[in-house]
Amino acid sequence: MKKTLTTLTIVGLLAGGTAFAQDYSAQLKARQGEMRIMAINLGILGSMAKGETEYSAEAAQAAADTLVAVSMIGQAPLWPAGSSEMDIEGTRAKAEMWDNLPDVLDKWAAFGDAAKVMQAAAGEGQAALGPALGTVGGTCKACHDAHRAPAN
Ligand code: ASC
Repeated sequence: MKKTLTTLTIVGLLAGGTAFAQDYSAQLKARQGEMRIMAINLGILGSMAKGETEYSAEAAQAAADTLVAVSMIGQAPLWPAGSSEMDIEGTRAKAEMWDNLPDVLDKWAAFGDAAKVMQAAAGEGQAALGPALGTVGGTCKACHDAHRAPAN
């Protein structure tokens, strides 16, 4: 029993230190997957807004509904402390994000609000897409500008 406790203590100390990066590959895949889903659906809406794809109320609605659905995914489990660009490979999430979580959550909520505006506009015709899309894109950009490190 004593040996087990000692071992657990040592393992705990090691895990709490900075020497060993945790495996956050599942969280990274989930973060990047949700962003990819957003980008794909923004692309569908953007293409219709520009007239490159024929407007379809049904397809536009499905894309906008998907943005709203993504906005409802609980974010906390996907962004554990220790999963910034300073901690692990394969992410551009700045370390300062974790010192500014209220701001991050505000920006995520602003995306959710904009996605609902997009959802209301999607079925209202091709001309309604652009302005709503601009609002959504602005919320993406606000969080990226503040909390995403530049690409190399
Ligand atoms: C996208 C995408 C983003 C946002 C951003 C909006 O389609 O991949 O990161 O929109 O460019 O400004």
